[in-house]
Amino acid sequence: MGSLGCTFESGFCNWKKPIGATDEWRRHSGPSPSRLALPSVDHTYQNVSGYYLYAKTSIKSEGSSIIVESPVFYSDSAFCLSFWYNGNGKPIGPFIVYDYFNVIYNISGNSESVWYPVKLDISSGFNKIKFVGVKGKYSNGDIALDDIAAVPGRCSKPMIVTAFIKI
Ligand SMILES: [Ca+2]
Repeated sequence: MGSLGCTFESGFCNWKKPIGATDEWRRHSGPSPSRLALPSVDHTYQNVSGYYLYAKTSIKSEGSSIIVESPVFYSDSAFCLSFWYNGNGKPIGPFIVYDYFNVIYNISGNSESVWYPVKLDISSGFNKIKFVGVKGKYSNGDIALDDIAAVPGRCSKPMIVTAFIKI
């Protein structure tokens, strides 16, 4: 499970787009390009030199998905998967986390460019984590992700944010 961890400062670690996917999560640092609604800083360093991943969910093809996923891996203990989420701009399509085909997290809305922590309890055994940004119908809303980590045992705090209602 340790192989899940990534700050995205020097690459994608073990996270990849699915074979054959036409769209992908991208690494970015620095100010948001004008056509996008990205965070102004990453989470790791909280500055413009830090990198994060983003899914450009704002542009056309409403309902289609942009996916980054882990390899299949085996964990002999339950573990806590954590990451930081940032959704910015007009109402954006949902951001969904899967373990294989099971939805383990689903959030929609605008976090107003604030990084929010998410912690998810994952069972032991074979797992495959997938982060999915779903494209919305507006032209200015994107999803960002940073600082993925996985540690054995239960998450120390329950994950409480499931929706952003301010739009
Ligand atoms: Ca980072």
